[in-house]
Amino acid sequence: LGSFDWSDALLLETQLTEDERMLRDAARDFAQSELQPRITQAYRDEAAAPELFPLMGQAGLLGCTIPEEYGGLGASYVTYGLIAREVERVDSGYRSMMSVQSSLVMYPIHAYGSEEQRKKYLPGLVSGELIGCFGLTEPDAGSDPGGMKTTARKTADGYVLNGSKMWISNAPFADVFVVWAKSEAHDGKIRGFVLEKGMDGLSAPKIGGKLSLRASTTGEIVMKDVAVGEDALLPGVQGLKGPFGCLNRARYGIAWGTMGAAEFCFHAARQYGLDRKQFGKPLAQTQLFQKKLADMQTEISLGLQAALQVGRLMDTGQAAPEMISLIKRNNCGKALDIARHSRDMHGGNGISDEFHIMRHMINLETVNTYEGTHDVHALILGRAMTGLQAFF
Ligand code: TGC
Ligand code: FAD
Repeated sequence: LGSFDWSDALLLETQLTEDERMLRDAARDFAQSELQPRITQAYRDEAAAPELFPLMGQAGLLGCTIPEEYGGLGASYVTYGLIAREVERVDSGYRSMMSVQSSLVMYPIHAYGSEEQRKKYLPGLVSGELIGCFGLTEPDAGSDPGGMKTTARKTADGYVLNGSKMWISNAPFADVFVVWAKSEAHDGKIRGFVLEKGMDGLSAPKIGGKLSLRASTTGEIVMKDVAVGEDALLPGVQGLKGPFGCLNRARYGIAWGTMGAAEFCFHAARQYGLDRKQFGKPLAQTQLFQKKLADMQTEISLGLQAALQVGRLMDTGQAAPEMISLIKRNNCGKALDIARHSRDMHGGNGISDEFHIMRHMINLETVNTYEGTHDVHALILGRAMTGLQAFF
């Protein structure tokens, strides 16, 4: 029999290729040297950090699955997941900035865009010189994006967009806006459009007062008679499967990312329990403490294995959206539980930002909600199991 590594209980490391380990190590070095030192102050200040995009780009974190001809690395989805895990080990907001850019902006331009659109936008998005955002959610259409009110009206040489989007990551400083609207010229079907900062009638005010994900900037997108040419339309897709195709990638990355945040909270709780003595012995020598650590270790090990399996299936074109719902839902929920327990195990120190646990915990409240809430993913799985939809 082999030996047991408490920090890699099921030997995930042995299941990765050399390339995957190399790119993961580079992402970890970047996250620990560039992101970790900034996060406490950035979170306190709710500071916008557009300057991080070129740094992430240089480090190869943006659009790693995009083919090399457009500036990407042509890497696997497993690699993409490993990068998300390293970034979210530091903060879910930083992972959010990265996954919106990669899965929600570059993916649709690559998968649904024209060759001109790919050449125009992808290299700048990969390098981080351009920042992207993804507008699907509206004030009255969150879990039910099919209820969106944003419209695109056909004109002689293009479209005019009207409507507003809510809770849009990166929007206040974005250069490129992938926006979904009901197009009158296409029987009211949902179509994707690429808008650019500075267009007449387009604005993106910041949403203030967020108590979660404060290191990631969130805004609205307001479109008042925004006129675009035919070349702004993403020609390759229509209907909700357009935005959902992007969400599949981002949700998959979140399943890995949340495990990074959970690992941080688990490792910190273990170390705190070894260092801190009460009643004459380390907290880690109590049964309750060890039970909580065992639960954390178990859920993280299983969650990582599940994410890896879905990643391998994505890389061979066999992953179904329901598999992604299963891991997004499970890993977010388990990470949130782990963060809450770790917060408790740190006692009073657990509420201090110096220990980073409570920040992870409140971030994970958002991650459990966006990209399909915990309960919406249960309904997606429920429909797949029973053939009965229970959304409405
Ligand atoms: P439904 O009838 O189920 O489907 C409509 C059409 O879409 C297709 N489809 C999918 N295609 C690809 N992948 C998927 N996962 C798909 N799910 C559905 C489906 O086949 C159908 O195609 P067609 O050709 O027959 O028309 O649609 P519905 O309206 O009943 O949807 C129900 C539900 C709950 C599944 C869906 O609306 C949902 O997932 N709601 C959650 C919304 C959501 O996730 N929003 C995310 C916004 S973006 C965001 O949060 C970014 S945060 C990023 C960050 O900062 O990291
Ligand atoms: P609602 O849909 O109103 O849901 C409220 C509650 O009702 C939830 O508990 C939900 O599970 C429950 N519920 C809803 N429908 C049902 C049902 N049929 N049965 C049972 N329960 C139900 N969106 C983007 O498009 N782009 C972004 O970049 C983006 N970034 C975000 C960043 C942040 C910080 C946040 C907070 C959100 C972001 N979102 C973004 C929006 C996010 O995807 C939505 O908040 C999410 O999809 C939920 O929609 P909602 O907030 O309208 O909640």
